[in-house]
Amino acid sequence: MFEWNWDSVAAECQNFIGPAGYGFVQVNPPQESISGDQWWTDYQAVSYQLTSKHGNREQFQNMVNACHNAGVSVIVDTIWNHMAGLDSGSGTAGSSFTKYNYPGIYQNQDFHTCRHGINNWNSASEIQTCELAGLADLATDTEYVRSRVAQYGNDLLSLGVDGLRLDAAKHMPVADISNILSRLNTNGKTLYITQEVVYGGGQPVTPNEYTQTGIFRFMDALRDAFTGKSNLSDLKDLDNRGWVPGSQANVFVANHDSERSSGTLTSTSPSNAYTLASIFSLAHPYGTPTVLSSYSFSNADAGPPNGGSGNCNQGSGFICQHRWQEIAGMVKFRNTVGTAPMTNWVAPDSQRIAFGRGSLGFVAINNEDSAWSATFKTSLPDGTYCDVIKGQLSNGQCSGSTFTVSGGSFTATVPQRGAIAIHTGAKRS
Ligand code: LM2
Ligand code: CA
Repeated sequence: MFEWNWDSVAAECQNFIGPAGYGFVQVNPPQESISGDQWWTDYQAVSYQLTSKHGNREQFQNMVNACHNAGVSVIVDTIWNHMAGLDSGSGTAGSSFTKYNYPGIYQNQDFHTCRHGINNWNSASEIQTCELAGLADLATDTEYVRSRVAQYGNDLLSLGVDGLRLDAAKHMPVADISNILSRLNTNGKTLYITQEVVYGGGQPVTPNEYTQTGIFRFMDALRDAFTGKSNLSDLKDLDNRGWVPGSQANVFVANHDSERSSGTLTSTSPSNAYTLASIFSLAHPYGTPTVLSSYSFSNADAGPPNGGSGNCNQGSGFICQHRWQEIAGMVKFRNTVGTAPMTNWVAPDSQRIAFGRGSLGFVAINNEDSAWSATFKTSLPDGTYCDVIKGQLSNGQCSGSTFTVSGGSFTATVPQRGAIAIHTGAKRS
């Protein structure tokens, strides 16, 4: 929920995110940061006080509780690699700082001695000890920094947080991250950890070194397939590409950085590409998908509309991808199919694919400009199913179209640049 403030995330957990079946909600960095209207001020940490543009500590706690009550766990974006890069300023909780001196927390000796940007991306030590975007690079190899970062992590856990996104994980050695993680008091809870390790071809720091990693190459592969640069039909098996194993991969069609850099899919990509890619990411067994929910902007630096008070009203400026029927419908599909293997794969054309997930679900994606009519083989039980791309099952009725499975097959017309999906959780009769 990119840049939604704590009160609005709390409300959305109860109004939609929980009922829709999402397992987690991921929120922006909650710690004190530099002030300013740009969204990226969040990534310039000033202290670990939970007073940010998104709300205060009490509002944060209230959000965690509200989401938990709605059955949704909370993942928090955390910044362990660096502190603010501005020469000096004051933060969202009123703390004054100068670069390399954040009073009461870190001083000069707590930062790596490389005091310049990363120039040589072929050097692991530059990537991990020099300054990403000019941000003061914490000496995560030292006892004090590790214990202080862990103290922050433990504060979040004490408020009930269930998972962490480790911002700029690539810029911290695996040993430093594992040391800090080992200091967290999880009280027996398995934390959801997703580490940001942007893939750079040929670079010495690779996603495969890290466990539980965000897969940026998935984003590129989907962009290429859905813009016709490569074959959609080549995306059958994603476990054989040398990527992180699916069980440790966090996949996404876009994130808050990619939607601001040219060359990846965005919610306004032509030919329904973003929606189709999202459907694919939720249907395919590889990885654990994240759905980005973001806002429209004309200036890439611009912060959220309405001061971050997120809502899905018409004209709010929030895009609310998480509420799109095609995406929310596929969340329930994924919850229903679980880890069932891919079955009955067919690809009669390089831009048309269909597959089942065991005997629990079936999806067909048509990335062509003409409709695709076919009879699909499936192991779904006989019955009439709602097309969850078009509508849902409520009070025994499908709000969209239906398909009838009989004797191991069903006939459907998949719309041009469209998809259909059925599963046993939305079986009408
Ligand atoms: C991330 N992952 O590793 C975040 O996903 C990404 O959004 C963050 O960059 C980055 N790491 C650092 O946490 C964003 C934004 C940058 C912005 C930084 C810090 O994309 O543009 O950099 O946050 O606010 C800005 C200025 C940049 C300046 C820097 C330091 O754009 O020009 O560099 O602050 O003052 C001198
Ligand atoms: Ca570093």
